[in-house]
Amino acid sequence: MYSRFFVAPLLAIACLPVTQRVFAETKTVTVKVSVDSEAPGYEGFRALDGNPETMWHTMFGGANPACPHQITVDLGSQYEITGISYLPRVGGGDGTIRDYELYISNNPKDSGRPVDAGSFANAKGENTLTLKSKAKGRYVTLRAKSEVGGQPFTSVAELRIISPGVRFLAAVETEQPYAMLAHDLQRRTDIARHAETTFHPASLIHEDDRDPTDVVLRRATALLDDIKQMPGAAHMKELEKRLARLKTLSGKVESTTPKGDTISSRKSSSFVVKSLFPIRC
Ligand SMILES: [Ca+2]
Repeated sequence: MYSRFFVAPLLAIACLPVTQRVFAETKTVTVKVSVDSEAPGYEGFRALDGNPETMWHTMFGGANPACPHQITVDLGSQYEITGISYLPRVGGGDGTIRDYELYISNNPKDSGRPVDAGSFANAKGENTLTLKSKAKGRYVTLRAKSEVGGQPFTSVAELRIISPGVRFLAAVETEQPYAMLAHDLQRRTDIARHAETTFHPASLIHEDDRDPTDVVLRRATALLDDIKQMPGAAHMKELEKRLARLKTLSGKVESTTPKGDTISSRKSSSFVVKSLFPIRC
């Protein structure tokens, strides 16, 4: 198998929502999200990206910081808030919150006293909380005090902050995966210590990889070649067609990108990946 480097963040990027539905009568406000712990590919902003199939998840597989964990949403200015809705990860499981506290404040360093606290009853579906009295504030913090299975994790597929006529969505963070790419490009001697498969041509990160889509396409090509060598793998024509179409579209995106403007190409081509190769995270 190929290098595990970047696979989670790349798949996460590929799984970004293609569109974010906006209702005509609802104003969409872009917010900033901060969390106390996050695993690569499961960053805090994914709890407010409007996509129930992506999630925020605290670190796991080594560093497993214990509860409580918290997610804070900076709404940018004060809003009247009537409640929240917590949607656990698809099917429930690791990180699903049991006991919680909810804070609404105007001080990013002091949340004050909780405006609500209790236990979420639905471990596999939406939990909607309506506050006994409306609260007004800029910062909304959900603190996870415990997990349904007693584990140290916290996960949130979607956190909806309920305010009349407003929908809050997080700014999609594209910089972090690219920072990881840049970091690894600068520490190739460290990479050299890893498995030999790291140096398979399809696994390498090249200097001209302007977009993770380049890496995804190269690895997808190699993977398809491997699968074709396996006994009984005779129906690859449809996948080959998809891959060829994907490469064509990716090339078109890059060719129309102004020099120096890599962010737009990254997002656009990632959306192309999602649209043609729907990968479930
Ligand atoms: Ca999500």
